[in-house]
Amino acid sequence: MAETGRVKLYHWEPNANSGKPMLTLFEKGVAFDSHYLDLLAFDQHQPAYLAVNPLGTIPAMTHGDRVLTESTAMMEYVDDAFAGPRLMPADPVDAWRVRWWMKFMDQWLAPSFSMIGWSVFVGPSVRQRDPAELDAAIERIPMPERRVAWRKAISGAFSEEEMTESRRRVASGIGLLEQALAQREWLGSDAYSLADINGFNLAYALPLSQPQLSNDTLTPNIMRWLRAIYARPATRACWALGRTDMARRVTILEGAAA
Ligand SMILES: N[C@@H](CCC(=O)N[C@@H](CS)C(=O)NCC(=O)O)C(=O)O
Repeated sequence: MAETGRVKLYHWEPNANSGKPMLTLFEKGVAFDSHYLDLLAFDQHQPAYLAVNPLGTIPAMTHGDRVLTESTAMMEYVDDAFAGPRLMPADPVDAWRVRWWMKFMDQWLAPSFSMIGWSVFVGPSVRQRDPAELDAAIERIPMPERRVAWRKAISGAFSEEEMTESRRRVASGIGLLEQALAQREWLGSDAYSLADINGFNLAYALPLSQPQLSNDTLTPNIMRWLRAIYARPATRACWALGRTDMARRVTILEGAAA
């Protein structure tokens, strides 16, 4: 495919959905204009951004006249549209495994990480603000389900049942990751791929957020994998775009294996 026009990426911190296309662009060596949106300031619901992505979610990307959304599909686009190292294996079985992991993470594991994150971080970060201002900010959110998520996070209304299920999925996901990484160096194949980029964005802070489940003793392969990804120049460059303590959590990976 022809490489047309300049890339502009609208993103928050290098983390979760935002970090996926960010890190892919760095791995491919694609120069891009970074447009940072502060999720906690509701920048993603301002008219200027809604003109790019009417759903009001982050990330989004423009490449020339094209507008691209959905973080995993954006990673695949970047891999296909630009020169640079291939991040999807040519072998069909390896490519299937990469897509299997991405589907598993996006559909099953990431929503649970996200619910925990919104409950322990996003909600507490904004709930002390003026209630009338918060209410107005939530009313401006285009997607009804995102309005519900914000209201639940702010009022601490995720049910015990929901949180228990999320914690169960995180523990089970960690087990599956450890098992897979005991069998091969990278998640999807013998080469670094989009599955690793996706997984790192989900799991880089595990030794901080889930120290009882993920550490050098219990999950040595996850720890090896996270440190190997953190050591890559693209990862360092990507995380340097972080502006808050959220991105600085990655430095937990600087310690050598115990
Ligand atoms: N499936 C979408 C999800 C995008 C999404 O929901 N992003 C979150 C941040 S990780 C967001 O924009 N939340 C802001 C909001 O709901 O106001 C993707 O993978 O890009």
